[in-house]
Amino acid sequence: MQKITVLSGGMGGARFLQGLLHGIAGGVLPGIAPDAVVTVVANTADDLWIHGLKVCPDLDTVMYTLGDGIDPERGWGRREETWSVKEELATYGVEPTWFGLGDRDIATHLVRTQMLDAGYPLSQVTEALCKRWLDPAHGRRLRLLPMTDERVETHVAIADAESPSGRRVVHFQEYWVRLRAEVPAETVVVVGLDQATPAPGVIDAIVDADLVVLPPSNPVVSIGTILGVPGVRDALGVTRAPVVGLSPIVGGSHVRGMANQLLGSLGLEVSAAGVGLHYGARSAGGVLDGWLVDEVDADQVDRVLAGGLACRAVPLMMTDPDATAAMAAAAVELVRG
Ligand code: FO1
Repeated sequence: MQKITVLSGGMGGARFLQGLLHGIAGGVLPGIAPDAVVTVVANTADDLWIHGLKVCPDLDTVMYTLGDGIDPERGWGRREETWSVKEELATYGVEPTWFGLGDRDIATHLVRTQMLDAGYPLSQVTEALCKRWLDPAHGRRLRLLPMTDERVETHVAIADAESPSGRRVVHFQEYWVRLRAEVPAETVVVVGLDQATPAPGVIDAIVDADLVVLPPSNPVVSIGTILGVPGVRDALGVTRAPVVGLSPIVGGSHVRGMANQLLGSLGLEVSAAGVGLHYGARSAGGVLDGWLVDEVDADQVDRVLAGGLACRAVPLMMTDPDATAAMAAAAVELVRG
């Protein structure tokens, strides 16, 4: 049985996975049989503790999206959500109010927090939650793993005239949700990452894969964090699977999210070629064999090829599962053989 491993952030990764699974089931991926299994290694550096609950946004976005529980407009949290607890907390004057937990979503965080308090690692908590959300529809064909069981958090240093050092460090969620990523990120620090160990199954999922995919997630705070877990880059270096990525930047801008602000303020080039070359070719110590860019960035293909990567320009807008399945098929085709 063929094994596909996807390193995923939240919304972009989840939407790509919907199309990938749709394409596998439909047999439209060249050389991939409909019984192929998919392992998702999800970013956990967005995680935060709030109101005494452990919230795992990227794990939950993938889980809810592939379990058909996601709110399609927001792209996070539950469909048919209510906000009574959030409103009550605000009435009590409890902070922070800028990060909202829906009533249904809170049940997920209560189950997770109780299991963590009982000593279960995040990977086993995730497995338990997926028994409800993923197993009924996907069974053994889909597995969701946190990148690590240890606590890892992305913090962002921003300018702050009031503080003596002239800067302040905020949790990534405050940077993204409260500040709307509208202030430059001077540095991004992923607290705990260097000491983290890959969660059980993560390294094997990469080394034993037949294909590894980097979907259009944020290259710094979603994929970059997964690549930063000690052992993951080495696993990508030794796996016999081809490793292919899809650009999150189209026409010089992110499609959704905050890559422009983050990449730009960290001095990374905000372009399809720039991100692909940032990941780098495995032949040159990087992590990729191939990189897909959108048709509007076709003029950047030669630059990516010159960097030692296979590269094609194809439509990269994930407008619906069929379009996304076609992207996945193009990714497979790019690195086959
Ligand atoms: N994003 C917002 O813009 N506002 C929120 O209040 C908010 C709450 C929230 C709660 C649970 C969760 O899983 C995600 C939530 N998000 C919210 C989205 C979150 O910031 C993103 O999913 C990622 O962390 C960014 O990639």
